[in-house]
Amino acid sequence: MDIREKKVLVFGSGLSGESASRLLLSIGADVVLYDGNGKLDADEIRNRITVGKECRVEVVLGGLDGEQEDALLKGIALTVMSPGVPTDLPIVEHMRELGIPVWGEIELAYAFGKGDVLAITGTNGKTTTTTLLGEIMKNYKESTFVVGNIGTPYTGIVQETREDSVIVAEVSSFQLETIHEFRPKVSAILNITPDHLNRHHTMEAYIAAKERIAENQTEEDTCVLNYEDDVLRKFAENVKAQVLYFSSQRKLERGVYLEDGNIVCDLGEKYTICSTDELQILGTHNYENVMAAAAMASAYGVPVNIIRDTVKTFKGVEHRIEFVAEKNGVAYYNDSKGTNPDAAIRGIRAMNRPTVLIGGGYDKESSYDEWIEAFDGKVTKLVLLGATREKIAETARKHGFHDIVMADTFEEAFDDCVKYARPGDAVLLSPACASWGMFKNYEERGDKFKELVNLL
Ligand code: UMA
Repeated sequence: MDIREKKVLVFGSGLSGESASRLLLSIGADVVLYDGNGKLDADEIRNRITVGKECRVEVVLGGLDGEQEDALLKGIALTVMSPGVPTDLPIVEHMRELGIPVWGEIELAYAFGKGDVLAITGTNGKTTTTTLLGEIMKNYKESTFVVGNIGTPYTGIVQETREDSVIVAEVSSFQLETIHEFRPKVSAILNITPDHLNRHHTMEAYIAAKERIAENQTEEDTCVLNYEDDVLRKFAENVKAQVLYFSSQRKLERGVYLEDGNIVCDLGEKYTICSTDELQILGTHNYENVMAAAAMASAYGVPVNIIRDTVKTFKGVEHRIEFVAEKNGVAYYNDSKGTNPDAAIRGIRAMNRPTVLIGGGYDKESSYDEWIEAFDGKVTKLVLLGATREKIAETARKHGFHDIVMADTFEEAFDDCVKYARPGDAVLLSPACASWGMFKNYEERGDKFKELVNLL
């Protein structure tokens, strides 16, 4: 689509909207940026979008009546949606009635970018897999970009892309709702479990949005799927691309799987990528993330030695079961992102040694029973702090767990861990609670933990 001198409406003025506006301006489009939040400051938005020259963006803010909506949509040749804006809003329906194409920010980037796209979606594990695949590709190709839901809008790097570039993109179901020609060379769906049902309304609609990642792929492309996910195995029957499975539960005829503690890749020729003991990220869910990234890289033709070297040195995503260091025989893990019991259950499940665990923090009125049950004999000491410490201690005792230490400050909790951990143990910060009240956010809490470890 030639959009020079055409009027393009960008919906949403967050990261995606501002980045899309910059790209559109540089291509020569006239941009109208609309955001439903009337409290935003139009001048500030314009200043952020303009880099060094006069800004040709018209900014419209707040709720609109019928007449204002008609005026906004008049003469619009294309709308670019931010992922967080629902696609079933009446104003979006109105655009469709008027025949205005409705693209997502991802579609805009794809239409104007160059290079091959390797795209990952799934309910859990997207960010870890995207980060790891990004590292593998950076070690293979100089011109690699890691973009999308991970936090860097795809439109922001379009003008730096070349024919030989590789774009590793984390794509959410929100972003996939508004693609049209977006066609990854290699796609992956890691798993699908209920999420974002307030936006998609039904599980079917959520699944359908995720599955669009492979919609435009042909037999020249590859779609990597989790063999252990029933929804995905069924979906594979209708995929036009070559399907490549990964599995943490069984040996596959062709694909990437776990065998005797080794991650094995068999695409006709069988070779071992590494043993899970050589990885620095823990837990079956993480082995699955590694297998998905390895399958995608192999399908793209990356030599096994590059995949092997990268997965072995990959430390995971910051604050998610992140290996910090080994001190005096004790392995320290930062899972500050374990801000609710569900996430913290993944944290403790991932430990393969006796563990001294730091828990507690801000009270979100969660129930801690399942988390305590997930300790499974692994927790040797539970060090508690924050507003929830009494409530967690009470739950723990109810479940017969009594090795509890109370701390008044984060530093004190950390010192207790150092005191109780024996060589061969792990110390895990996975609090099952938000950090508020003691820290600005989970990042600050995780950074503090890492600082204390590194001071040992
Ligand atoms: N807005 C409206 N009308 C609406 C809804 C929102 O005008 O009905 C406006 C808001 O007032 C706001 C703007 O839209 O000013 C926000 O747009 P956005 O929510 O799309 O946010 P961005 O800053 O553009 O961030 C988006 C992704 N956000 C969402 O999908 C909600 C980011 O993913 C992504 O990192 C970023 O683009 C860059 O690609 C975040 C996320 O939470 C991390 N994703 C979800 C998840 O991972 O579970 C899907």
